[in-house]
Amino acid sequence: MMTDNIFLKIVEKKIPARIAYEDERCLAFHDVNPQAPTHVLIIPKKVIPTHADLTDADRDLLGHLHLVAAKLAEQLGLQDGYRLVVNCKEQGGQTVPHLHMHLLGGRSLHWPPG
Ligand code: DGP
Repeated sequence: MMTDNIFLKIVEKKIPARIAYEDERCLAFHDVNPQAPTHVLIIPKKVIPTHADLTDADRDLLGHLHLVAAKLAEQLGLQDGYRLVVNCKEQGGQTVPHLHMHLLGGRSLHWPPG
């Protein structure tokens, strides 16, 4: 399992990020290349390379990530709506091999995503 990636370095505070939320299990920080007025990444501190690597042991963690996303969306003023995205592997558009949930909002988002 890959245990060295840029998001892990953000978790370990070895490289800086604009942190929006942190607790013992997860970290949320603003995306360096925002695709919407609000674009936050919510990640587990535990290394899970892709969505496809999730196991039964991650059930509670996944629920936690979603609840953090909902709380952050409210705090960041996304009362009119938002989108959560998890890109998985190459064809899914994943570029960083550490599971992350994109929280996007602050404008009308198009569908289909392309
Ligand atoms: P994905 O394509 O789903 O793997 O999304 C990776 C996102 O991570 C992409 O939107 C850009 C963002 N990103 C990559 N490197 C950094 C970084 O060093 N800092 C921050 N804040 N965001 C990063």
